[in-house]
Amino acid sequence: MRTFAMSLAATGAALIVGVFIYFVYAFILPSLAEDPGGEGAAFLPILVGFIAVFGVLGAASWLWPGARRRSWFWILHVVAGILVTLMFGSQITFSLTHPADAQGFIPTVLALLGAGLAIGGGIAAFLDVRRGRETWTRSGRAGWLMTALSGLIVGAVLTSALAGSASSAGGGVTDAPTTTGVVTAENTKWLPTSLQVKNGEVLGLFVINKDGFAHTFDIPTLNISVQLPANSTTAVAIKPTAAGTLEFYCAIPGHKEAGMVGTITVQ
Ligand SMILES: [Cu+2]
Repeated sequence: MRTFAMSLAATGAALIVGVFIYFVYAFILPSLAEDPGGEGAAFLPILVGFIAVFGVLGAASWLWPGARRRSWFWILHVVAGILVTLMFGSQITFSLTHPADAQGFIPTVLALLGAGLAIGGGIAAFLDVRRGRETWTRSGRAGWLMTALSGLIVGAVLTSALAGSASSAGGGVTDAPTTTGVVTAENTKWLPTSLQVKNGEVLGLFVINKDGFAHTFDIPTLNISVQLPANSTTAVAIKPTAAGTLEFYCAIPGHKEAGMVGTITVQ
């Protein structure tokens, strides 16, 4: 018979397949269309690999009667769940600390839930087969825990959707710009990567995101951290406090390394 834990592990696999297919269509394919050799090319095989692994595991959990008698099969869920969490650790940390970026936050929460179900459900299902009885039951503690967890996830997703409509930290500058500039994010690179401004001036910078996915514009020394939605223009007021160099970059993991870092020289 199929135990509650087996259903949870299968649901976890299905969630990961769903979220990763969304990632491929929403982020990877658009970035490949713009830059075939870019970051998307590296991520595509990893995502497709996980879609295949969890697709097979999920389908076998539901359709293969032999799975219910084989304890090793459920350990595969645990291993795949741990691998997927490790692989996307930095992205997960970024998304969870940026709930206002609903485009990344909601799928990440769902994928994390899927990995948790694959690991937890996999362990419980392994014990089910070994012991010949249910470790977790729908009406028992595990059932209540799943209900509470579902409530928590729904709450987090709603919070993220609401936070998405709020603005991000713009450094608190209220002075009118005395000079203007433009910087463009395209193919996960800034153009140009160097800007100049005179000390005492207020730079009104138009930050254009030409990519089909979100970026951020960050200058930590001035407390500026602005979300840049896909295909958008955002105005940022920059008021340097001293002559020198200011570093600006995108805070999404991997983007700074891909070239999303530049300097503003303050004379
Ligand atoms: Cu970026």
